[in-house]
Amino acid sequence: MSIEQAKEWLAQAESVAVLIGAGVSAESGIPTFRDSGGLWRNFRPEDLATPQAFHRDPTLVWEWYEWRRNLVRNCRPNPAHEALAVLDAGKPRFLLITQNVDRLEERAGAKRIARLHGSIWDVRCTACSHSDIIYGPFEELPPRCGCGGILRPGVVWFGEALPRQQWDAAYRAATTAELFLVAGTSAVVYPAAGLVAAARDSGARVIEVNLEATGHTLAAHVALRGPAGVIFRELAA
Ligand code: BJW
Ligand code: ZN
Repeated sequence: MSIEQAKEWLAQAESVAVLIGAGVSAESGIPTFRDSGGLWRNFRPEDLATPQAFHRDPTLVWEWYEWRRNLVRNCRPNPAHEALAVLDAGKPRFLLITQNVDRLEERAGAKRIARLHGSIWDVRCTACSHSDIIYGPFEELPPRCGCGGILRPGVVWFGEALPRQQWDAAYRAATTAELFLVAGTSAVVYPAAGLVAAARDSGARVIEVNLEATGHTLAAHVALRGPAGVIFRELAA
């Protein structure tokens, strides 16, 4: 099955859902998690992105997030984000389901987005109910709330529930879409990874875009190999 087939399906579909992961931001200069040269320095995600890790050493976890915040601040959306914004503008029913926390989709102009894993710019207090969006760098780590409590990143760590409304919207879109695109994700983190099988079981045509084969490849009707920026531009052309 070819890119021509994928283009035809995409052009015909009135309802499209797209699940993206770190690979879609890779061409913006943001490292992925699990590729070689990925984000985890000397840590496994399961050891750093957990409430337990934060409880043990909030400064270490914040140093990692502050490093990433600085990196993302200097990055721009790439042609994949731009192509997704064009799809959003052109399809009657559309949802961009993102596992990414960088908000580059929004900066590219996409509007209908479900953020499954939160945002790197959101913070919330671990002691009171205060939450905020803070874009600039922090003066000290860990940053503190007005109440004196330690602030935490507004992202979803392992063992934490996904935001309910975003998840419900994502599941609804996946199980009602005519076409489901999955791009730049390694298919290992649940429940997001389960959306692909849910979409296929509900009758969607599934197209995968990735540099390499993943656990999603067998569920895909078409698997397109290459950088997301290049493939999405071709798909949207
Ligand atoms: C390109 C490219 C280019 C590169 N072009 N492609 C045992 C079995 C099954 C599940 C579990 C289990 N034990 C625990 C669980 C559940 C757990 C889980 O899934 N664990 C597995 C790892 C085993 N999940 C959870 O805990 C979730 N919560 C949950 O289940 O809650 C239950 C609950 C219910 C009620 C109450 C309480 C709890 C939460 C998961 C949260 C994940 N969080 C992170 C961090 C977010 C914040 C942050 O960014 O710091 O999310 S982990 C990290 O992985 C991040 C990502 O969104 C996520 C997915 O990674 P992604 O995007 O797929 O990146 P990579 O690097 O893995 O892959 C990149 C891909 O791109 C590769 O395929 C490349 O080839 C490709 N690529 N360049 C195209 N240019
Ligand atoms: Zn507080």
